[in-house]
Amino acid sequence: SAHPPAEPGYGFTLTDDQSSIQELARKFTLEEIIPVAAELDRTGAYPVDIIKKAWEVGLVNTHIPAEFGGSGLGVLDGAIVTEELAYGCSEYVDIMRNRGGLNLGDMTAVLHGKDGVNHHLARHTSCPYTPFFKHLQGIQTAIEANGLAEAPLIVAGNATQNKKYLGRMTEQPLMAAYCVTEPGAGSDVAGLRTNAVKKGASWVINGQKMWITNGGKANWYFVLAKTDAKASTGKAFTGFIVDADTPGIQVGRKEINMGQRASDTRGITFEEVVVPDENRLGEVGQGFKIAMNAFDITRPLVASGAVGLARRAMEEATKYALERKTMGSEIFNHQAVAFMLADMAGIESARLMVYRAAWMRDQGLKNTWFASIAKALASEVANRSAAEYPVEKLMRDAKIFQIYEGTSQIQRLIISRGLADMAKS
Ligand code: CS8
Ligand code: FAD
Repeated sequence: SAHPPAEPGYGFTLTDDQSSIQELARKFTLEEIIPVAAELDRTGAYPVDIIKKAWEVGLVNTHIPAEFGGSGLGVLDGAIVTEELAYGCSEYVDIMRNRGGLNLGDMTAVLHGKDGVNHHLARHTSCPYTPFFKHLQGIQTAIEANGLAEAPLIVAGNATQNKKYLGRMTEQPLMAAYCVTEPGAGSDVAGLRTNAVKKGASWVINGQKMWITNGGKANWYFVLAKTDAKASTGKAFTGFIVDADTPGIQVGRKEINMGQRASDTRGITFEEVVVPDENRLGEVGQGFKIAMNAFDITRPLVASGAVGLARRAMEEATKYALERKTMGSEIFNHQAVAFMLADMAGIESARLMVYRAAWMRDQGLKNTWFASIAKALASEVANRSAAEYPVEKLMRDAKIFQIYEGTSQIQRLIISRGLADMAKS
């Protein structure tokens, strides 16, 4: 396996493979995302070409095991990639300055956009990198949402299902979606009302899902449905893989979100949707646990996206504070400002929690508690850092990290329940 059992002791050095994929993600961000991001920002289109290219170089579906055609990377490897994609925008500036990536003409064209305004000089009121960043966040979310849809299969899919549905993702640049939330139930997954009834060798699904990322782009869906109204939560639900072209599926309009607007979020209605029993994931009644177990893989990754955003805000804010002058000095020299920057360095602790939660999962250890700590902490750090960087766009993008994959309150619910369990044991 790529992840041998842990040696005792702490270490903070990436492996050669991890350094390589980190470098690949940075290079990809510079070469493939940034040059087209301004155009995408104008059109507001789903960044399908970028996702295709990311897929070609192996930055999408990183966790699909090698036996199904994937690269079989670990959660920690995935976290390293995610942070880079979410960081994006600043990397552009650094590479421009330090490595001479693009020439001045390219840089100017990208920075100025169509209106010819030098937003770079006006960064305190309008971030020049906002267009790039907006799409980086959208792209990162679209890519992560694929990983989230695949996670239940990685957790519970049989070889036939995984070969068919995960294998497909490695053969073509397709998208998938994870359908759990409903209009009436988000945090309270046990309160879902979508149901599946067995009829012969098939299941018939009826219900409505809401806020589904990649909802309009997916080739297939993971769908969580109630199969036993009387059973306890842990036995009441079953997970299904549903082909997106199955009759009875209606995809709603693209929601216009506050941030990360390039990602595709929709409601999806399932009306008498017939799914063969062979597409049932795991045992009947195991769906809730499969859906939760998927979060053990993906919450550290969402947290890593928040770290990338926070890192970018911290670095941009520091550069700005070193340039902007008031009262005869760079504002960095006003300690009140410098201390705000110092507080942003809290991203270091957030990243350590991300790495720990991801590493535990890679080691086969139960990481639910740590994944919730990582997500609660990283999303808070991202929002604090974004708030202190004077660009409202970044703040809008940051907010969602406190909502999707479980709100910050839900992470605290999981963390506090864990504390009670530990106190009782
Ligand atoms: O309902 C749970 C919860 O986590 N709620 C939050 C929901 C959430 O996170 N939704 C996110 C939707 S997806 C999304 O937003 C995608 S965003 C786009 C992509 C991102 C790209 C960047 C809860 C509140 C924590 C728990 O609810 P309860 O109803 O209290 O259930 P429990 O009693 O805790 O558990 C019932 C049984 O399930 C077992 N369980 C719980 N957690 C786990 C894990 N692994 C395995 N099994 C689990 N993690 C638990 O042990 C119970 O089993 P029993 O046998 O019944 O005792
Ligand atoms: P509610 O559950 O109604 O919560 C409302 C408020 O009450 C929140 O502040 C919450 O923290 C708080 N609250 C609720 N219960 C408790 C409690 N017990 N203790 C303390 N506070 C509580 N879902 C998917 O299945 N797939 C996706 O791909 C997906 N993508 C998304 C993309 C976007 C852009 C958004 C906005 C959401 C997405 N979601 C997705 C849904 C997301 O996971 C839910 O919005 C989230 O879990 C919260 O659920 P809710 O919106 O129903 O809020």
